[in-house]
Amino acid sequence: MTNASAASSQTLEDKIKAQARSLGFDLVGIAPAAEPASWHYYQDWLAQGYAGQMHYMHHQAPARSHPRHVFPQVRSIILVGLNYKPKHFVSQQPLPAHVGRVSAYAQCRDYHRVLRNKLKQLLRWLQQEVPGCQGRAVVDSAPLLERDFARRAGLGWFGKNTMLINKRLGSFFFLGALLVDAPLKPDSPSETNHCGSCTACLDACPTQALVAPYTLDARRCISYLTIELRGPMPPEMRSQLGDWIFGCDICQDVCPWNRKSPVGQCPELRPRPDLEQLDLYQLFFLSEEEFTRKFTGTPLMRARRDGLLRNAAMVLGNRKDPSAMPALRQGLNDPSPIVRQAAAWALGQIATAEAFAALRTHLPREHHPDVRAAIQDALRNPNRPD
Ligand code: B12
Ligand code: SF4
Ligand code: SF4
Repeated sequence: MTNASAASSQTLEDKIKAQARSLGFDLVGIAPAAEPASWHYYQDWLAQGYAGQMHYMHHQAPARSHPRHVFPQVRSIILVGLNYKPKHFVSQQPLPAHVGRVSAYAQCRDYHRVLRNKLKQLLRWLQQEVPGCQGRAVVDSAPLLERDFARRAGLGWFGKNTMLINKRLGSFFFLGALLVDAPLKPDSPSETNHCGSCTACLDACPTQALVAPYTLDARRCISYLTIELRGPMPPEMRSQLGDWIFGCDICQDVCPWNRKSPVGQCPELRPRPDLEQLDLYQLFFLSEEEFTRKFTGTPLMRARRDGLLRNAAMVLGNRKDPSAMPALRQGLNDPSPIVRQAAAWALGQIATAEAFAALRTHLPREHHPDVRAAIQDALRNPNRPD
């Protein structure tokens, strides 16, 4: 067959996949626009209260029952995956005392923008191939059960850690979807689960958030606690956060399918050195403007300033390193009561005479009842050296 006749015998679906790959996507498949097969799992999950404070998961539940609620004319869904596998697993990196662990996905530009831009380019190309074709690009930005449709499109299976896993790429890939009104031939779904008898992710999760295979209680997950949770950190979870300041990769880092998978090559997702080695001490001294300048366009903005500083104080409290004193003293004077409360807890964990003196000095000036209570709790520490 000549090149010309080979090209002309290509189906539209083949051309879409070739175009998606030329835009840099590592995985691409097509799913029909139907009710998601795992819809009932999702409803059970909500009923158990596993979504915690992510109220949008409840509000948007009816919309997740069918992709037509996201794009009324939808007839097919093109699912894409973009590899971001890091060179080194974040959970296994030795870190200096002032550096916190940022999960691999968050060490670069916000993936939502990167994927959405590429999906929009794919749509523009498709509109030239199929004049009049309409579509909508979605990356977490609409109520769509992305992992369900990705499995349906043949991109991978649901792992026991709840991640979608692909035999070649493992699980370090982002998902995106292009909902289109063109009727396309769907791919075969991934029917086989390759977890077998492995339980590495369930065994390694430091907070027992994977309450059963395939089921995550977000309220216990470090990723949820450090990214989505607003307000103070629940006391029983604080010491379990370890040194994660944003997100958590443990249940992916231990997965055998991530051992030999290729490292991500997307230039837009290259890690930023200052996020790979996030300086926790410096965070407390950044002005609001400096904070915004540093983190705009990165996933870390989602935690907001008070969330990120709260998390930083948790990590410093867990490390119990007195060299964090200047940063935590600054935290105790922060405008946000969430940050002051977290700094008070961390000083109580450091538990040196200097740490208790800082708490005692601050107490008479503190007017917020929750922060006062946190200081009083910290001062009641039985290990107080006086
Ligand atoms: C809410 C959310 C979270 C929450 C809740 C996570 C969760 N497991 O539910 C929190 C904040 C904890 C979170 C954390 C993370 N997230 Co998140 N998250 C989402 C979001 C917005 C919705 C997920 C959702 O619907 N959860 C509800 C539960 C019920 O659904 P599910 O876990 O996907 O489970 C489905 C199946 O497993 C199946 N199912 C459920 N139970 C059972 C039982 C059996 C027996 C079977 C067979 C199937 C089955 O049905 C479910 C519904 O389809 C999606 C984007 C999207 N719009 O889909 C990203 C998404 C899932 N997250 C993603 C990422 C990268 C992460 C983190 C790795 C980030 C990090 N490093 O911190 C962690 C991973 C933690 C983990 N182990 O899941 C990626 C995952 C890519 C992939 N390869 O799977 C997504 C797809 C975003 C994206 N566009 O790329 N996330
Ligand atoms: S992301 Fe971390 S805390 Fe959440 S389930 Fe995985 S290992 Fe557990
Ligand atoms: S660690 Fe094991 S059980 Fe968990 S997702 Fe990976 S293969 Fe499945």
